[in-house]
Amino acid sequence: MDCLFCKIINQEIPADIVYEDDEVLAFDDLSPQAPTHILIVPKKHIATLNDIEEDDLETIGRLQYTAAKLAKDHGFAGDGYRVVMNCNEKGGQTVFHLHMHLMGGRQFTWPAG
Ligand code: DGP
Repeated sequence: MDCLFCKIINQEIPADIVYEDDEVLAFDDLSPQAPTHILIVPKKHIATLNDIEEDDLETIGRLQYTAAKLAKDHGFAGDGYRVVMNCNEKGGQTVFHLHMHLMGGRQFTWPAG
């Protein structure tokens, strides 16, 4: 399957990995939008939020749990941070392997652009 994030998971292309367990992988975003910008992905290929199935719910919870853990590890959990999942074209998704953006270390505004 020609999926960029599957290739990172399978170590076919390099990434700066910051966390790994049996279900998820987290690595630095190549194009950071904040002082810390980490992508957290399920190891199972799921293309978009629309493709999550009931069997995936534990893994999806683990993405969120990992985001909070990494925010604590990086020291910005108390100050605050942003977690984003983009879905399809109008949501701004460009890589079609489900991923959670964890961004911290600056002030975020609302509404998002
Ligand atoms: P999205 O627009 O939500 O699909 O986010 C995709 C993110 O993936 C974007 O912030 C840039 C990042 N990205 C794209 N290619 C690579 C890559 O080869 N390596 C890493 N680490 N990140 C990438």
